[in-house]
Amino acid sequence: MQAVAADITTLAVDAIVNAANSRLIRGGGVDGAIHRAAGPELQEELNAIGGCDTGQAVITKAYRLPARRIIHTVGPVWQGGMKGEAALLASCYRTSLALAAGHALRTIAFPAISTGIYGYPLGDATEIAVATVAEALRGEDAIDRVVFCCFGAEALRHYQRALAAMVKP
Ligand code: AR6
Repeated sequence: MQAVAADITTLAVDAIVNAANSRLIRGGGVDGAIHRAAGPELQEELNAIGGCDTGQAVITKAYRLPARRIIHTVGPVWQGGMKGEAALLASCYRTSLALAAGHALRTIAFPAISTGIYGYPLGDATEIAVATVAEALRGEDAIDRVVFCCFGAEALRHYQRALAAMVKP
């Protein structure tokens, strides 16, 4: 696992993850950036899929992106923390990794799912992301590398702190 500061649309990994909505309709944030960079064929493929439940994920081609595939996952909208948001967010990471492994995609980059428009507090979301991915990678040979793609210095600081805490005894 590593944290990098980057625009996820520039990463030449096997799969990038999109923070989508349950209707799989192009929105703002990282979703808008991915659609802009991938091209209009992406929305056509998503229309054929039709939708995705919160905490689940679907996979598409990546069209004009340098990545090979896009995994679209739907994070929870933050509602104060008592509506199962943490479990749903963890499910996004687990489901996306399982989908990547099932498609022989060995390197995967995640944005900080739910922490933009959906309002999930960045510190809590980062800890869930790192802990869930670490747990899922334990005993998993199908994934070589997970990149936490940070949009801005604040996100990078949070991820670096969470990753450093992982390696301490
Ligand atoms: N590369 C990497 N990370 C990015 C990029 C980028 N190009 N752009 C933004 N981020 P958000 P959400 C970060 O709002 O909260 C859409 O309308 C951003 O700083 O993209 O899950 C969808 O259609 C933040 O840390 O996703 C849904 O309706 C993180 O990506 C809704 O927003 C996630 O922010 C999903 O909201």
